[in-house]
Amino acid sequence: MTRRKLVAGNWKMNGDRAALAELDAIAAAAAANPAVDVAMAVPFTLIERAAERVPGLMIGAQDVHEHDKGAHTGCVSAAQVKEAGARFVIVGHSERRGDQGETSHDAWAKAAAAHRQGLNVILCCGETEAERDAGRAERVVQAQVEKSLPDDADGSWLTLAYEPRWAIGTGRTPTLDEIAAIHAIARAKMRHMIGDKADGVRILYGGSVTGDNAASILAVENVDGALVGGASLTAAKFVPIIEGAA
Ligand code: G2H
Repeated sequence: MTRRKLVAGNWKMNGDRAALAELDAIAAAAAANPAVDVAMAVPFTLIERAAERVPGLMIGAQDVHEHDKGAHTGCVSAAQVKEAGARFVIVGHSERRGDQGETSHDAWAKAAAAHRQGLNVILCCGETEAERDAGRAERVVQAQVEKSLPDDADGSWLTLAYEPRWAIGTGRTPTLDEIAAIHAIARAKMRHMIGDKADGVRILYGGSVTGDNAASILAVENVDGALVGGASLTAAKFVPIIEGAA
């Protein structure tokens, strides 16, 4: 099955109003490469301005609460990010797993909450370095997918992202064969869970993607795009990744 490539940026806790100017050239590159879907997850505070500034670009959030509303001080709901202009949300990112102790079950609940509001979801998984060194990378990813993939998932709203934790922001990446192996395992696990619908679900690779390595990573079987952190902060670094996916 042919799946459109998706290049999604993740500004993490970076960026301010001035940085939104970077989105102009990124939106222009997205328009110039219509075969590629382009998205950008910005901090909550920038969602509304980003969505207004570049309506052609899919703007998203980096997290949402699993409940629709209520007494959850400091949290933000899916309905709230949607009202601000978000069209997708990242859930289960390893930095939330590591910093906030989130689990695969939390990611599942957040994905469901986002879907209830009609948001698209990028659901993250990935092993630690210790887990890879112990030969457990495939089993860890299988278990994360099993616990976090909603039963009603399909490619119309859900994208999986494989992000080995040890590759995030480190400049290190797995070999292309290692990426292919995990993506194949993740695809097989999804098929086991949701049947043929799994074939429509895009699987992104994330972790130290740059303009230099994007084209080779994106050519790997079952790699349907990239989730990009550091290199998404400027158009100069992000546009070559969009072009590498085209
Ligand atoms: C992985 C990735 C973006 P970076 O977290 O989600 O970050 O590209 O900086 O490794």
